[in-house]
Amino acid sequence: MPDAVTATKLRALSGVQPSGQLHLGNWAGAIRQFVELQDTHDVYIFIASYHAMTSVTDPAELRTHVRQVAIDYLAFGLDPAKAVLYRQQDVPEVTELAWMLGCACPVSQMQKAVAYKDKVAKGLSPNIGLFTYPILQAADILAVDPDVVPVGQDQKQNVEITRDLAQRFNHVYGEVFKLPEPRFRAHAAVLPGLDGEKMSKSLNNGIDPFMPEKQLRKTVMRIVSDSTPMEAPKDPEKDTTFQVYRALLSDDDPRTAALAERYRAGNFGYGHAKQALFELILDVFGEARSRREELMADPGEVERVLADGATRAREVVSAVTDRARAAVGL
Ligand code: AQP
Repeated sequence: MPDAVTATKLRALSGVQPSGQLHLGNWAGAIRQFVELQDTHDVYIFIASYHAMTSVTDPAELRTHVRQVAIDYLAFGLDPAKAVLYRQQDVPEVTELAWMLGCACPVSQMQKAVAYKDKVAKGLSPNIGLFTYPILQAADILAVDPDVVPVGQDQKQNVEITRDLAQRFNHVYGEVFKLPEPRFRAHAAVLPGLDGEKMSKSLNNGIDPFMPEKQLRKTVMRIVSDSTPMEAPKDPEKDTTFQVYRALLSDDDPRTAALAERYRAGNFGYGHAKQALFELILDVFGEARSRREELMADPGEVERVLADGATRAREVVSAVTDRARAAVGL
């Protein structure tokens, strides 16, 4: 049961798919918020393993990614004493809720979902899991009665779908689900990757801040830039390296303005900017990198954290599921 202090806190829920190695976009858009919120909110963070099944079909690969996301959450600073961390598959009531919500969801709403439309536009034939994943995501969220859902800007539509499904369900069955608000970091745009497209695990255009130093530097140097000569002044806003650099700092950090000034002054090449970004990554994630090494060496501890998280999450989710079952007549 929550104690008096916990009960007065707002609740936050979010998760990341274990569909590949996490990158700076996942951190800047989502994980950074998780870590900030754990001091002020009642935080539930899960590993979206069922969602990853829509793209990862190799069992060993999925297992590895699930474990790695858990380790990386902890390395980035999530504290299991403050936040509840769990694997989606350890709380099966969520999939039951997804079924109930699916019965309240018009097919046309899923046809409008961006991830599905993108895959179709690329000529791929998406599976039903991908087609209906916003429903499972709605269940993930509504299952813990959160007030806020900290996510990157690209998830805006999915949180809107969640709110819409909750409203449709409540309209038919009474007030079962609480309507959460999305939470975006101020000024945090969708972070571009090495090729200038949205940084994505599946596009192989991400920067993993845990890479060995040499590989990390090589990766940062691969960021695509234009052909403006070294001597010429440059517009930082048009450059991916600058956008990534800025996303790693707080809004008022003077290092961002100082770097922008160097771009505008000229005699500053993209290679210099990339070197500055490489050094910044090592600086910002130095502690996380060492913590990750320790966690990699202690799989038992990670497993204990996840088992405890599953028990704590299940208590909350079971209560919501019972409420939904009673409302629908089961
Ligand atoms: N480039 C990004 N900029 C800002 N935020 C981002 N997020 C992802 N990419 C960026 C945020 O990270 C959280 C977890 O995302 P996810 O794993 O559930 O799905 P995603 O948005 O589809 O992430 P990826 O990396 O692009 O994965 P794949 O390639 O597997 O689809 C979300 O809060 C998201 O906003």
